[in-house]
Formats: sequence, structure tokens, C-alpha cells
Amino acid sequence: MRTAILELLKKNSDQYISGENISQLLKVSRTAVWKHIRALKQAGYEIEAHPRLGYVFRQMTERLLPGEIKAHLTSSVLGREIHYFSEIDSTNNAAKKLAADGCPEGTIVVAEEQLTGRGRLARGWYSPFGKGIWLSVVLRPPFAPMEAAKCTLMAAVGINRAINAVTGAGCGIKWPNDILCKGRKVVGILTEMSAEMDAINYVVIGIGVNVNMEEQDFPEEIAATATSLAMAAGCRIPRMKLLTAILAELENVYSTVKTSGFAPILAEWKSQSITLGQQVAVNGIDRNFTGLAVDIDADGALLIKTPQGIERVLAGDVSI
Ligand code: BT5
Repeated sequence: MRTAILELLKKNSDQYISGENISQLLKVSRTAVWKHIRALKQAGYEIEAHPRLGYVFRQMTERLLPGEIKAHLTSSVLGREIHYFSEIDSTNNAAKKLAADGCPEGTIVVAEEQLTGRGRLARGWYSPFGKGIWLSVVLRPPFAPMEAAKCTLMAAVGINRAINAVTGAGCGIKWPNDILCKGRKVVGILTEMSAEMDAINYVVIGIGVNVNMEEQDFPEEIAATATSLAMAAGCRIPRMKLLTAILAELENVYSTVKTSGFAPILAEWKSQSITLGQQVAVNGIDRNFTGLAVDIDADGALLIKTPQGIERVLAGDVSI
């Protein structure tokens, strides 16, 4: 009924429509109409109420509501099941629970705000209300567990395509899990997996995109290293358009990997990389050193040229 009321208001967005009229047209009580309109307003739709004239639809919600996502979705698998939260601890936590309970591949979890968004290695991810895309995608890839690390690189390629197409912001990929704009981080990716010895149960790809923050929105600790797409592009970015573009491009890269393997995606990763060709400092899991980032190999490991020879880094952080 709520959707029917919304559709009626949208169709008549150039005029007021009375509660009486809505109740007759949709065969529902006046009180129910009032309650549904109150709920739509709470969901962020701008609906103006006039005591004599009735209601008029003013503006779409800015929220990433499942019904709106479905209406804009162009991917066929990613997003076929949508779990939406106004606030949540971490979308990755929710997605892992859903995946463990057997949700279908392509299930997504979206939140307006994360209270304890997570980065890698127990680091935090700042996720303020309505300003970004805080998204987790459940995949059930048919490849071996050791291939899963490359899902991060695959996701980075898809997200970077979507961001550059929607915003023209000119972002690049920093190994292993960041997208940077003008040298500052706009996207972080956190891939988590559950697997048996020889098969993956599920992979959750957690994606955090800073979309419409302004300089003053960032906490001091990251103010100098983080940015948003709006800051980079100089205008507000429609989150819904970006979200559905990300899902579509993720679906494209995933399907390329399933049909042709990782090679074409790794090649695109290299062409979009801002790490390769740079002198970098490596903070590896067990060692720190510096060198020239020359390539990534077929496993997605970063190859660093040092005076001692080529070092291979499979996990860790690099600073440019
Ligand atoms: C990441 O970790 O970059 C992965 C971030 C993944 C976030 C998504 S949001 C949806 C899903 N649900 C979750 O709970 N997580 C995923 P890492 O490379 O470890 O970087 C973390 C570091 O980035 C922090 O220690 C900060 O220095 C910095 N940081 C935190 N929030 C940031 C933000 N919003 N923008 C830019 N940098 C940030």
C-alpha cells in the first residue's frame, strides 16, 4: 500500500491530491493514508502536506532504499536481494551472517551509517550518515580459496570504472585495496572469506566510498589523507546512480573473471594503477622496506625492485 501511495503521489507531482481522494482511489482508510505518508516522510521522501489541499510530492528520497535501488538496478545478479539499514555496526558483519545462513549470491547489504565500520587489521572505517556508500556484496565464486585475494583487485577495477564514468573525477587504484583521487583515499575495500580446504563458501566484498563529504566532515586523523568524490569533482554526486553503476561494473568484472580468468582484469588493474612505477615504502606483515613497485604477478602480489632483487608482497600496506 505504501508503494501504491508513493506511486500515486509521484504521478501527480504537479498538483495536490487530498487524503480523501487517495483513500477512495486506493480503497484504504484516511488514517492508513496518513500513517503511510508519515512513514514515507520518515524514509526521507519530501512530501508536503497542506491542511485543505492535501499532499504533494516534492522530492525523491536521498536514501538508498531497497525499492529505489531495485527501480534503478541494471545488474541482474548483484542486488537481487537487498538488506537495508539506516544504521548498523558494519555491513560486512551483516553480510557474513546472511552468507553463513545461505543467502543467494549477489545479496547486498547497504547502510546509511556504520557505527563501527571496519578496515583491514582491526582498523576503523569512518562512515557518516548519508554521505557515502557503505556496501557489502556476497559472492560465491567457483574458484579456489587462494584466488580469493584477487577479488579485491577485481572489485577495485569495477569500482574505479563506475566512479570514473559517473563522476569523471580521474581516480586511480593503489595496491592493494584503495582508490585514490588527487593522492587522497576515496574508496576502501575489505574482502572477507569463508572457505574449506578446496572450495570457497562465500566471499564478502565490503566497499566504502566517500561520496558527498565536505572537508570539515572528516575527523582530524584522516583529514589530510582522505577526500570525497564531491570534493574531487566539485559537485554533489547522486549516490543512487553511483551505487547502481558500481553493482553493474562489479557484475561485469566478475563475469569476465568467471569466463576468462583474472588475466584481463589484472591487465586493466595495471593500466589504472597509481602504485606501479613509484618508489614505495612497504609495511609488510613481518618486514618493512623500500623499493620500486614494478609489477603485480598472476596472484595479485606486488613486485618490488630492491638492491637485493625482486621482493614479492602478497599482503600489507604501501605508502607512495
Ligand atoms: C580499508 O581498510 O580501506 C577497507 C575499508 C572498507 C570499508 C567498507 S564500508 C562497507 C564495509 N563494511 C565495513 O565494516 N567495512 C567495509 P584499510 O586499508 O585498513 O584502511 C583503513 C584506514 O583508512 C583507517 O585506519 C584510516 O586511516 C583510514 N580511513 C578510515 N575511514 C576512512 C574514510 N572514510 N576515508 C578515507 N580513509 C579512511
